[in-house]
Amino acid sequence: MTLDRRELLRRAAALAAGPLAAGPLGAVLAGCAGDRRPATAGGLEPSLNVYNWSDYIAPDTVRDFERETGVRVTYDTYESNEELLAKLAAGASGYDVIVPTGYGIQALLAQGLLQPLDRTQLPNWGNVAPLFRDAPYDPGRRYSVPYQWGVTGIAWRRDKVSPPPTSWSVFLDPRHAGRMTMLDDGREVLGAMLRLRGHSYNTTDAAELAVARRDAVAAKANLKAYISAPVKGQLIVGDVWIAQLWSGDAEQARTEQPELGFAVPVEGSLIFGDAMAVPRGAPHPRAAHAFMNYVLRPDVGAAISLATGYGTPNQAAAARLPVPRPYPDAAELARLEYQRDLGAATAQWDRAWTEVKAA
Ligand code: N2P
Repeated sequence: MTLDRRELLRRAAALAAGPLAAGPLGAVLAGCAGDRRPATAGGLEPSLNVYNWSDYIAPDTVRDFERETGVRVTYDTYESNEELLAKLAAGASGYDVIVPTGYGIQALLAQGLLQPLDRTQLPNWGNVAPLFRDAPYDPGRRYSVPYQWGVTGIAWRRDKVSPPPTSWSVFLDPRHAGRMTMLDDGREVLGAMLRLRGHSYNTTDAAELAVARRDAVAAKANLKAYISAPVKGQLIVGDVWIAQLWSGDAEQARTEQPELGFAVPVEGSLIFGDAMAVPRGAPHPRAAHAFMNYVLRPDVGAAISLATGYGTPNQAAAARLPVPRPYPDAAELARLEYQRDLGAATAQWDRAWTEVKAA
């Protein structure tokens, strides 16, 4: 079933304004259907600083949280894990809630930059699907709350490109030069070139990485730009025909441009789970927990997934979605890879990406 954007937004609004929405009635009903409010000793701080990926939340999420709690939210966005990690590594960022990809959580933990969470302040934790209650990058989920998941693939304009692109090699083909973009993200671009040659998104092999860098430079000659979520507008109007893109962002664009296709290349691709976490030294930790608990509400989680096009790790939210987005099965997972923190090899990757950008 294809829903147009207006219908999606109508449904998102209906979910957001459901019986569990803000107000006394919502508070009374809250405990009955997957929403529990924490008893926060000392109350919430008056403000909260959230730092999230762009286009990764529903239009009403922040406003409704503010109305319900009285907490004022400052909401900033980033386009890549590396942008987020650099900001946190530079020192006290002032952020209370961040949403890295799993490998980013792993990297931040290795640097001691996250604080453990207090589950007593997350009574909606029980809504998380069993599959997501633990994670290799954060054993026991002591530091993170799963937010959304998705895959990287190729979005393309069906009306402009034929046959449909099925391989990462499309970016090396000059036929559509100037009409193609790749993500502004070194792990994604070099990773796709690694998979093209049958290697891993997590390689630390210098020779494999050197070939990926060479391929990425060759592909660059055919690209209009390195651009991530903001490419949606160009796909919709037709300035870009083929884009390396994340599944949910492609889905968002498809609600405005029905000619948009999306596929996982035959060589395989990347699957990611992004999760909320609280930086060490965050100024408003109780409000941060209240926000994460709010996101874990079935209605709020469903509205986010509906607006962003990504999968939800929240089983109570999934049950409310008009179009369920099932987690990949074993056959699909066999072609998909999760990223890991590359530790000392990160510098090698950063160098390779800097060289690609400068080429
Ligand atoms: C949001 C994209 C976030 C997914 N626009 C990348 N992990």
